[in-house]
Amino acid sequence: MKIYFAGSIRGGRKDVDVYRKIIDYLKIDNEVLTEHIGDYKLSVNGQDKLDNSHIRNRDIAWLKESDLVVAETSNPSLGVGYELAYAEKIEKSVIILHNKNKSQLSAMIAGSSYFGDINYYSDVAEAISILKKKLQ
Ligand code: 6IA
Repeated sequence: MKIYFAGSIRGGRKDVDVYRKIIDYLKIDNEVLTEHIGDYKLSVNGQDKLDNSHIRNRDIAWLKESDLVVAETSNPSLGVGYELAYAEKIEKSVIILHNKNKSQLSAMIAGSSYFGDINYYSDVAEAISILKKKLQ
C-alpha cells in the first residue's frame, strides 16, 4: 500500500524523532511516499517561491496517488491541516495520530465528521501499536 505520511515541517521539527519511528514502522510492509518528513537533516529554511510551488504540487500529486494518509498532528502545522482538508475533499482514507499530552487537536479536524479515525496516544510505542492493529 502507498502511504502519505504528514507531519510538521515549518510548523516546527521538535517531533521529528516520533515521525521517524512511525515511518520506519510503516515502511516494513508499505511504501511511504513522504519519507523525508522523518529526515533529521530536513531544513525548514531557504525556500523560494518556485520551490514552494514545486513542493506543494508534488505533495498533492503524492497525496492523490496514495492509498492512505497517516497524519501526526501533535505539532500544529498549516501544511498538515491543508493536506487533511485536501484528503477530506477527495475522500482519501485518513488515520490521525495525536499525542494528547502535547497539544489540543484543532476543532477544524476534531470537529469534522469526515475524520472518524482520530487516535489519541501518549507515547510513540502506543502510536505504533495503534497502527499495527489498524493495518494488519
Ligand atoms: O506547514 P508545514 O511546513 O509544517 O507543513 C508540513 C506538511 O506539508 C508536511 O506533511 C509535508 O507533506 C508538506 N510540506 C511542507 N513543506 C515541505 C517540504 N519542504 N518538503 C516536502 N513536503 C513539505 C521542503 C524542505 C526542503 C528543505 C527540502
